[in-house]
Amino acid sequence: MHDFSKLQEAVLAGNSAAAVAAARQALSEGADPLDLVLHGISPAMAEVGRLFEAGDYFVPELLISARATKEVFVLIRPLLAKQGAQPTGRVVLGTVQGDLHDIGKNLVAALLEGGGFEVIDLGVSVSPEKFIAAVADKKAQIVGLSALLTTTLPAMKTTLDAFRSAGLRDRVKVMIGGAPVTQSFADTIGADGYGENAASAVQLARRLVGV
Ligand code: B12
Repeated sequence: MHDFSKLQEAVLAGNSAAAVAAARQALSEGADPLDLVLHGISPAMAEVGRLFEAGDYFVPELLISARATKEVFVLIRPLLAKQGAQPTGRVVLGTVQGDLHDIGKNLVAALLEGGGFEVIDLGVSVSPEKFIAAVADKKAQIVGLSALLTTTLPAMKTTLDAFRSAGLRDRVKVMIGGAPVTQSFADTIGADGYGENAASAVQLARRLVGV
């Protein structure tokens, strides 16, 4: 396994240029782009979240770390996409209405692309109508909903209900995730699956499309 400590330090420091340089170096030394996400960026962002909760990091630190992560994704997304040989399926992904958290969702998007899925990322605070329009327009097999706030969990149910009302519920599998989400919540609202992290999101998506 490659040593991603330089990349992790750069993400923790919120140093975009150093993070991109460390990622480039790791790739030139033969590191796998997927490992770079799973064992470099992911643990670094988890640590940023922990430091924030512990009161050691504040919002500005958080945001510059997230920005450094985004810059690295610009570099590795095309590489991840190339790794997934045949398109496995199409996923419409977004953070539900009222919720602006996107770090976890972006990790999920990157790994899904690495797993061969085409991802239509609708961004943050996505209304049920926007989810429905994208699924209908792109003929996606899966819709992925992310929520990080207990106050936006109900928006997952609202979105699912809107799919039912639009007569689209049977045509799309719904997977949900985010820190406050649990399997039992997924069962309660009638989602097709819950993924605890980005890696399990890919396994779940594969299962949902029957791979
Ligand atoms: C970063 C962050 C922010 C950033 C967001 C920046 C960004 N661009 O995302 C900023 C500063 C903007 C922010 C704002 C707020 N935040 Co905030 N934030 C966090 C923090 C520290 C980290 C979240 C994170 O990125 N984690 C790292 C990622 C990698 O993990 P993740 O998101 O859980 O994603 C993984 C899995 O959940 C899963 N997953 C995620 N989505 C999906 C989707 C699918 C389909 C699947 C299968 C899997 C999956 O895979 C991901 C990768 O492994 C958390 C605390 C924490 N430690 O979780 C608080 C936290 C979520 N925030 C919180 C709060 C309260 C807020 C604010 C209301 C604060 C305020 N008073 O203004 C606002 C809300 C703004 C809004 N309307 O959304 C609370 C929520 C409490 C609650 N119970 O609801 C938390 C828990 C902090 C706390 N302990 O109080 N926040």
